[in-house]
Formats: sequence, structure tokens, C-alpha cells
Amino acid sequence: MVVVGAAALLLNGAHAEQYNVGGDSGWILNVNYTAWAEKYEYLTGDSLLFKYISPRHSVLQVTKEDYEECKTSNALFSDDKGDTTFPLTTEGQYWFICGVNDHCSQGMKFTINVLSSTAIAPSYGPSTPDSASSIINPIHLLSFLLFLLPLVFFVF
Ligand SMILES: [Cu+2]
Repeated sequence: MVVVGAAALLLNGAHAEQYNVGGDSGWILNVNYTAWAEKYEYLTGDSLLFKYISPRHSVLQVTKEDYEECKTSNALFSDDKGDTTFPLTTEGQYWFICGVNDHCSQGMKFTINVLSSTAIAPSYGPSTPDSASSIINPIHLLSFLLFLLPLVFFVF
């Protein structure tokens, strides 16, 4: 099962998921985002999609300290234009809060830990087609099997 999963990852190429924050609820009040965030394992290359209507909410990436105090003035990233996509480009801990009114202290906050995807699947750099094609892909697998076919007839 693990082997099949690893092979599927190789055949599919880079792993990249987009997580809809809050699931069907989106980015609003009265959702337990801590419970939501704990459901997944986040890898570099994945992204978060915050679905909300501007300007009712906003998305702020903040430090751990500001997260705990719901402090909105030193955000590392902020957006309030509606439906915010946040790419998880580097591994490490991320803290997110809503910057509108007291939404953060009402629970619009969560933290995630992002792991490196290169530990699981090779990264496919856009400028290195040679290294990418050296990985097993369906075409290579097919031509290898076609190569084996006459040998099978020859032996029997
Ligand atoms: Cu909000």
C-alpha cells in the first residue's frame, strides 16, 4: 500500500494541495479553525485558500507573539480583498489571524506547521527538464514494457 502510494506520487509528479480554510464554511466567525487545521499535513508547494467577502474579514500572517495577543499592527502578510490565496513556499510554522474588529479573539485564528515536500517527492524545478525526465514517468514505463514484450515471446 505504501509502495503503491509512493509510485502514484512519482507518476503524478509534484504534490500540491490547495486547502480551503474552514472547509465549506470558509473564513468566517464561529468556526473552530484549530480543529480544522489539525486535520491535514501541510507540505511546501501547497496553498491555503481563505474564502470570505471583503471587507468583512481579512487574512493576516503574524508572529507567534502577535498571534497569542491578537495583535494586528505588525503583520508579515495581510490581505482583505476577498478570497485570499496564500502559498506555503517555505517550511516552518505559520500563524494566521483575522484583522477585523475582535474576530481574532473570537476564534478566527489558527497555526500550521509546513513540512518540506522534497522529503516525500522530488521537486520539479521549472528550469531543469533533464532531471525531471529522469524520474520514472508513464511514457518511460510503457516503452520499457514494450521493450520487454518481444523478449517474453523469444524465451517461450
Ligand atoms: Cu474576521
